[in-house]
Amino acid sequence: IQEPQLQGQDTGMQCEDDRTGIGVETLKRAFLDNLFYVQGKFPALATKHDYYMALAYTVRDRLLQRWVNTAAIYTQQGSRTVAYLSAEFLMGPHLGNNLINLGIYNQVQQAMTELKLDLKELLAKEEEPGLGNGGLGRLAACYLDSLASLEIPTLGYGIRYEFGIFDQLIRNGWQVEKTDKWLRYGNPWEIARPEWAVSVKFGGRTEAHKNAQGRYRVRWIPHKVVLGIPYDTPILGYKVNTANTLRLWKAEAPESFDFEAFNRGNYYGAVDQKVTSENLTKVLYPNDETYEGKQLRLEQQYFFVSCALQDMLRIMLRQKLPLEQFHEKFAVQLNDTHPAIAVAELMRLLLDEHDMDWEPAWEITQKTFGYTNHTLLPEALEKWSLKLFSSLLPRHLEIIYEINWRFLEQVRHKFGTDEGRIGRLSLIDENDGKFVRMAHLACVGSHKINGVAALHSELLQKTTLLDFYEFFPEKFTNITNGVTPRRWIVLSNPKLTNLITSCIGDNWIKHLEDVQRIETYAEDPGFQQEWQQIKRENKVNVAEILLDRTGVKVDPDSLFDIQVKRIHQYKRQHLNILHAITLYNQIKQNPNLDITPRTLIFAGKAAPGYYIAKLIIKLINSVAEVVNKDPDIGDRLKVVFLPDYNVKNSQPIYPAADLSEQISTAGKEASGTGNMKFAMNGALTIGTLDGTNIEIRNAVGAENFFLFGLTTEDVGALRLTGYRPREYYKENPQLKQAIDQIASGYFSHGDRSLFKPLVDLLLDKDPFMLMADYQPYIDCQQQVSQTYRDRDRWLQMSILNTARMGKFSSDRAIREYCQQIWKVQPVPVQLAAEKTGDG
Ligand code: GPQ
Repeated sequence: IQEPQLQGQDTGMQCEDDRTGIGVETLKRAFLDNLFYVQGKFPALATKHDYYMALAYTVRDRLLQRWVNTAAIYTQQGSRTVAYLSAEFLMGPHLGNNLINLGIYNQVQQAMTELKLDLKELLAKEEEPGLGNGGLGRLAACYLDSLASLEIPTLGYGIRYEFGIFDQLIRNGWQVEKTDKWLRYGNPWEIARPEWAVSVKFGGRTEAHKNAQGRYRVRWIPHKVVLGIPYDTPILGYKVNTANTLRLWKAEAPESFDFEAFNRGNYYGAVDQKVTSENLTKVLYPNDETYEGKQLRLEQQYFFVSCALQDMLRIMLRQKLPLEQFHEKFAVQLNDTHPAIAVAELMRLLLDEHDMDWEPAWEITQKTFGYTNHTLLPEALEKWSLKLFSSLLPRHLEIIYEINWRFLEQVRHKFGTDEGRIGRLSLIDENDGKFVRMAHLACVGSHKINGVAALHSELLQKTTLLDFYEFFPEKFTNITNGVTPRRWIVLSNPKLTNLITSCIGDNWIKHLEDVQRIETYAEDPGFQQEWQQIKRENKVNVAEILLDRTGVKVDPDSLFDIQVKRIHQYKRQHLNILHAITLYNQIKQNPNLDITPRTLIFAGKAAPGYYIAKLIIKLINSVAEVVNKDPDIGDRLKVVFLPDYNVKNSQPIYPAADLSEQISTAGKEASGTGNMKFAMNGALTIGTLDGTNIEIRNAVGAENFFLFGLTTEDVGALRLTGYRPREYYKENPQLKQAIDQIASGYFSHGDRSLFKPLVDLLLDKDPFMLMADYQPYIDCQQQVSQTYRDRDRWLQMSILNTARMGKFSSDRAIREYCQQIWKVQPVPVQLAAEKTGDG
């Protein structure tokens, strides 16, 4: 591969190449060159956005050198490759992350300063690609970072939504959704590859025919065909030359213009097909953990899965690999059931388009796929009505029936004719109406099935997937989630990064277990002092953001108590608000009360159709309005809702937290990943025994974690014995007062109807058991307040939290996937100049 001179120092003798050099002078020259030749501007006319684009292209040039070399090596070596299939990739802004991973953050900062520009301002100009809802999409992004950093050949496959997750505005305390036009000003991080477009069929019917050997085969005659165009984004690893690819597919009409219709004089009809085809990848469905049986969503899922598998087949053909080796070339991971139709699609491609027989095709398919489950919530389990499924994917339904028939035969062979069990295992749900169960398809079609935290995997095996566990226990495993320390510590918290690195060197960034070495400083007064200083500066930063975005002034010396995540009943933001109201009432009853001052910070989006979640946002803002303007309260309590939570807005938040709220009903949060981001940045956790909280508590030590609430077992037992939420309310005066205030209009200008649905739900059903957990939560918060007053103790706990979070790096999680599931090895990439040692 031809590549320009390798970077080095600027010397008078030798000039660095403008596209690859990383000396400050070279960067400045390249930046001004891009401003001129890419943006077509000179400095006097350039906007901040022009400068951002010029810098993005400067960084992109440096990525491309690594990307092209990586592709060349993978092609040469025919490397075994991970294909990560996900309907969501919540990447966050690329520029800052690429600067970190290239190792040129400081040089670029200096170059910008010398050009009288502020790097921070330019970073703020980037529109983030919000191509995900929350934890699931962000996990995919962390995993791509770790895969590249560990030098694992990887393709991420997904959808290039024209509109990502909506932007959230708060109007009069309510969430208002605004279209996310992230592509409006162009995307410098992607390259379209129209030469690798594929066709995807929909609808129609099937017919039988005979192949050359006289064997029966099936042909699918579709009703419509859509083109998939790949858009590639380079994913650079941390301080390695590996740059993998995120390949997102955009739908287009096969002929962007229907000339027949045009010639008939039907201009609008001619454009119509283009419009309907492009609708397919227009917008991300904004529901988190609730499926909606919408046709367009199934079309999206099938579209990107078919594009991805056809792309893999193309790669195999180009590398002259026989299709019998598909599972040796690719390890395909299904990120939840959104891509589970891949099981049937790979079968279809092998059988119908490549003339393979059923048995070998099925063996290849099962060896290819792994399935990660991300939730136990029944409302999130995808099932598609047979009516919809057969009208859209008639051939896939035939294949699924065949898979099911053969599978249930095996079940009968193992367990005899146990019709109950067979009904529970069937890929077709016939309970009321008929549906295809996507989790069942994923289980049967994969060789490994994993949950995302120890508790979650255990519950999967004991409840949701019990019958599958009994049938093939060897398929089941756990891989506890992790997050990337590059974005979530180095980029988000540069001050803490410098402090840690100054003590133990920078090896911890690649090997987070190493951060344990700061434990020796946990009681060192000098170190504690610096630790506290950094936390304070990070809090001042967030205080400025809050003032700017909400107009609320908060005290950086108060305890920053933060809950940021999607708004969901099971995550219990309303339990947190009940605590806020309780504190408020305590101060009102005793105006001289000497309490630990707190700032309660909330952020998160609610699904647009999730009424109760939206009402919870309104409640937070309504309580905030009353609390924040009450002169009796002063600086002792503030409640703030930061609008438009996304990756970009979250980055300053984690480093500024004293307390991380992880208060889901036990058994409901599969893992959680925000919990990890907070603890890594030195926040202490108040949490239930749910998801990864359990493992975080084990790692940091029970004495450094604020635990409260029902266990999963308690929840189950209480439900069985008959849960009566109203009893807790009647018997607890503090709780009663708080609920009565909400009901009586105390926080809603006297409007008693506003929060009635929420109050009724809590008192009558309380599906997430807030009433039962209220008092233990309040008591635990009291412990938090007490501990915060002991500055040295708190600092020591904070340092130990960061020090003991090594396990929760996504690098550890990805190593486990590589060893247990994917059986892939690193493929190091050298730049040509490094190999020859010249240049
Ligand atoms: N998760 Cl099924 C989502 O963010 N969206 C979803 O649709 C489903 C799961 C989350 C889950 O709630 C968290 O507990 C996990 O930490 C996260 O996936 C990643 O595994």
